[in-house]
Parts: sequence; structure tokens; C-alpha cells
Amino acid sequence: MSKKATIISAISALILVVGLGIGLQLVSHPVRLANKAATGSGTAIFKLVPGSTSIWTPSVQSIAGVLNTNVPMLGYQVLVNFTYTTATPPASLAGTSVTTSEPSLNCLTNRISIDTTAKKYTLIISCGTLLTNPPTTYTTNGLDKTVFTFNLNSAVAGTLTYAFDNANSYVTSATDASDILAIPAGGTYTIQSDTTAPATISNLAAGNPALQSINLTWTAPADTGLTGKASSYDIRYSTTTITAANFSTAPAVASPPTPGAAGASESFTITGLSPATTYFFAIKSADSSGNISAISNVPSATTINQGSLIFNLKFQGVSASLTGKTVNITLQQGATVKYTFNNVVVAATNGVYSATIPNIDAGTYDVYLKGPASLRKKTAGITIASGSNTSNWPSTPPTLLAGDINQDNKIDLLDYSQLVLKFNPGVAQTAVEDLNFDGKVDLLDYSLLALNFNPGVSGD
Ligand SMILES: [Ca+2]
Ligand SMILES: [Ca+2]
Ligand SMILES: [Ca+2]
Repeated sequence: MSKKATIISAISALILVVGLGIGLQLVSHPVRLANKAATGSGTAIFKLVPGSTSIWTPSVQSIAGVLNTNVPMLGYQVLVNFTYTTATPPASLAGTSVTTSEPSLNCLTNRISIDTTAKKYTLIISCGTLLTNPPTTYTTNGLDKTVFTFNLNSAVAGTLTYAFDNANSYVTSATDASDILAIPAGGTYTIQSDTTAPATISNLAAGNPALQSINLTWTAPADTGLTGKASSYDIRYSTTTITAANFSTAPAVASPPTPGAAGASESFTITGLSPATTYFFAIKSADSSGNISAISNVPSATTINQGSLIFNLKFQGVSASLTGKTVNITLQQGATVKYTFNNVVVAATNGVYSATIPNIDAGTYDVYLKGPASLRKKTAGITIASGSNTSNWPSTPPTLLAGDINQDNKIDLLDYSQLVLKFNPGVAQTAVEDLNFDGKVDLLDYSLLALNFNPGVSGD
């Protein structure tokens, strides 16, 4: 039973008891009572105004308090003495301890719940250094909210205290808001710092090795604190194994990813590694309080071992820088063919034609080049180094000898016969028999074939 209800009831009783048929005008109102008292007494003085009508329309309300029905009449005033029983103060602020120091944590969200039904409390909360917003003290009208939200400083432990402001706390019943109700006591929260590190990552895996990169995958760890996840990763790699003791001295990844929610699949590719090198990897995570996890498992992986074939050549009898010329290339180790590339376009500068072929396993090869109507030419002992754009290709480009029109790697009467069929000096034509690539099949081509004519002897 609120005191307001008690007052109204007292007035109602008064009207009923006195029954004078004249109006009552409240003279002293509100009636202020002692704070925090569960029960008490009060006095209301009413002025009787003959001929007027009552300004009160008594409502039907039960009374828990006890009215003093011995109401003396003092002239035109009526003195009402009554006792009252306060309404039940709000339930205590729920929750007793919050374990966290996460930044921007709504430390009291869903933790303070005040029954404000028909009551109005002014709540003063002081978080001291815990609070960043508001800085230290927060005052609110309890009527308009039951949940109070504050931001905590990161990684600060301490005590949050709260109290109700007696002078500005009221019970509000209907439209009247002047009667002080018992004020609930204040209390404290203990804000504890987070001293528990995120869980240790145990499924770090290294895979997808490329020439200079390796991909890592793992599962995001869980952490204490309200976010439940780590706030940062520290990823290390080394060409020697990583231990808890040397973790901090291993090179760190410059821009590790931001941790996802606990249990999320994480993936990160480390670049800038050396080719053909075995690396070890390890990861730790930290929470926003600076707690650092133990070292993860330490997987390893090896970058691939490849380089590029960089070569050049000349076509016999061709000094021009022509476009669209192609060669077939074979890389062999002994009799074993390791790579074959057909119709590789070679770019020309002053009659020297060149190209680069990447992704060749590091090693030493014999490289065979063959033009559209030339004998195959071997360049022995070419070393391809991992990740390298240099090789020991001869400084003097090999020259492909012209005349193998029928592509049997010999220059003989078969080739001569084909050339004769296309022989047509002065007439432009595109033909493989145009050995010097000048757009005609004439004596120049015949001369080249004759120069290399060597029946029974094959190219390299
Ligand atoms: Ca933690
Ligand atoms: Ca031939
Ligand atoms: Ca020609």
C-alpha cells in the first residue's frame, strides 16, 4: 500500500466519518513523511469551506494503514492523524558481481532492474574510475528506465556504488507526486578485472604452399569477458621451430587478422616468404585486458621450389624484329622430358627473340628450342633457381637453323621438294617455306636450305 493510497483513503474516511455535507479543501499538501520508514504517522489539515463542493472524488481503495478515526474539529479545520505503511521498496539492484573489464561494456545492462511501478526514484550511481560514460556519477529518474547502462574503462577493476537520493525520490500515484516513500538502500557491485587469457589455439594448420606464401587456418578461441572472444592475434613464423621460450623473438606477421567469434574458422596467408624454405608457425591471442594465451601448436610447411626459364634465340637469316613468332620448347633432364611448351610466342628486339616461362621446378635442364621450320637446338645445363628471375642462359643467343620445312628435324630432299613447290620469286605469300620470314619464297630461302642441307643428320 502506498502512502498516497493511504492519504487518499484517509481523506475518504474523513469524508465518510464527518459527513458534514460541505466540501473539504486541502490546506497543507503534500504530507511529507520520514524517509526510509516502513511505517509512520502523519498529519493532514483540511479546511472546511461551507457551501463549497468537495474537490476530492474519493476513490475506492483499500487501506493497509490504520486511520486515527478520532478526528477533532478545530473551527474550520479538520486535523487528521493517521499512520501508514509504506509500499515495498524496490527490489535491490539485481546482480552482485560482474566479472569483466571489456571496454565499452554495458556493465549494468540487464543487471539493474528496479520496480518502478507507480514509484519514482532518483538513482545516483558512482562508478569512480570504472566509468567512462558518464565520467564518474550518473543520476537518472527511475521512472523512465529500469535498466541503466554505463561504459567501463578497459581493464579497470573496482567498486561501483549506487544509492538513492532521498530528497528527490518519490512515490507517484496517479497524478500526485509529492509524497516521499521509503527509500531503498544503496549497494555496490564489485567489478573484477579479467585475468583469464583466451583459450589456447590447438588446431593451427599450415598449407597451400606457394612460391613465397603459406596459408594458415585455425579456430578462433573463446575468452572470458562478455565478448567471449579474443581481441587480437600474434602470429609468428620462423625457419626453426618455435617454442614458448623463443616465440617473442620469431618474426611477427605485420597485420594479423582481427579475431572472429569463438569457434569461427580463421584463415590467413603469410606472404613474403622465401621459396623452397620450410617455415614453422605459431599463434597466440590476447583479450582486451591484455591477457595473452599460451602458444598454439606449431605446424610447419615448405614453400614450393620453382623458378622461371628465361631464354632467347635467333632465327637463322632473320634480323628483323618480327611479331607473333613462336617456338616449341622442351626441358629435359637426361632423356626424361620434364616440360613441353608448344607455340610459345617470343618477343623480338633487333632480331633476338626471347620469352620467360614461369613455374618451373628448380633444377638443371637441357632446353630444346624448335622453330616452325628449323632444326631443334639444344642448350645444355640451364639451371633454374627457386624464385629467381635469372638463369645461366648463354649470353650469345643460340641460332635455330632454317630449312626443316616438314618438321622431321632433318634438312634434306623432302624439305627441298616442298620449297620448290612454293618457290615463286616476287610473289608475296605466307608459307612455312618462307624460311627468312620476309613474306616471299625465293632464292633467299633456297640459299638457307642449301646452307643447312645435310641428309641423314638430325638436329639436336
Ligand atoms: Ca579474458
Ligand atoms: Ca625435314
Ligand atoms: Ca623468304
